[in-house]
Amino acid sequence: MKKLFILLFIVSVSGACRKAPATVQAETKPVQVPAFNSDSAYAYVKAQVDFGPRVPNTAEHKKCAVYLADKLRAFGAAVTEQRATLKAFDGTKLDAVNIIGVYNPDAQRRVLLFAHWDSRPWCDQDADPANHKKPVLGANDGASGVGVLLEMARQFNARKPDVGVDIIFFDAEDYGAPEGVPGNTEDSWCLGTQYWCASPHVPGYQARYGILLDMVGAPGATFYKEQISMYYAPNIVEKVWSVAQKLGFGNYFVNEQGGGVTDDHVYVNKLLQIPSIDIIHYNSNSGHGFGDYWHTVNDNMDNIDKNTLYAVGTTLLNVVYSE
Ligand code: AHN
Ligand code: ZN
Repeated sequence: MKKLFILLFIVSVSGACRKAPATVQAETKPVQVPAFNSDSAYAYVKAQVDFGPRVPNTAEHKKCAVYLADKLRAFGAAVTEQRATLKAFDGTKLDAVNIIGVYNPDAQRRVLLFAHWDSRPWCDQDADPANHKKPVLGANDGASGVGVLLEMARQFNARKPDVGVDIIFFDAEDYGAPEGVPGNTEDSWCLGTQYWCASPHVPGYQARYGILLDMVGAPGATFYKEQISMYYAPNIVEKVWSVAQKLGFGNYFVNEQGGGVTDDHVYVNKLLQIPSIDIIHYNSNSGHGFGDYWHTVNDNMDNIDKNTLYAVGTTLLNVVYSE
């Protein structure tokens, strides 16, 4: 009996000892976060824009897909190019490819990071109607999010995060029907994401949460807490915004609720139930809620600022390496 007593005492004391430092460690754990290089992110944005508009069914689009998959492979990701023929609102068959890069494939805890890589076929928000049939260059609308994720991938390769990370560049996000055109429905957007949600690269794919980057490179961009993100994933919004505040990026990550946007994260939330947020440049002063450059001929490299890329990339590296 006495022996058992001593044994129980030792077990309970050692349990207590194990617990106490673990809590302290969790609070003070010095997280080593690699530095986000905004020159490098900028170069990845420019490389995409240098192909020209990346509109599905064009040679520029095909060339850029090869570039993106090669880049992810060079940065040590296991890459899947998920090809699909997707039907646009007007019946056009789009030769689409979602480009997926995986880090730590066996990790149970996973984080999903995504952006669309295609650009819009029409500058239908341009002030000059003569530009409405021209394709968008999409420096910010498309290339910026992908550029930030490529620089993050380069850092993941240099030092593996503890969690599994899946980076997805979705295709055919921006082929949505223009206003006033038949087929103008929410589901005419985000076709690549809708396809992937129905057939993920891993059957039964799950992640703790997802983060979408959309238009994350404009000078002085403001990211408000987007409504649909707040509905499905309020704790992820708070996590990301609070990390950004702590790092001194409160001018970009504004601590206020913004509008709701139909974007790739909506489908990941609704169809796969992965709590997902959208970091998107929101501007309540414009009629449509986005930046003035949105779906115009002005979405070129002048619309990209390294400081904005830095704020977003640094925040997200801190989020991922703290998991
Ligand atoms: C709609 O206009 C319905 N969604 C905007 C999503 C988007 C377009 N993001 C970039 N381009
Ligand atoms: Zn767009």
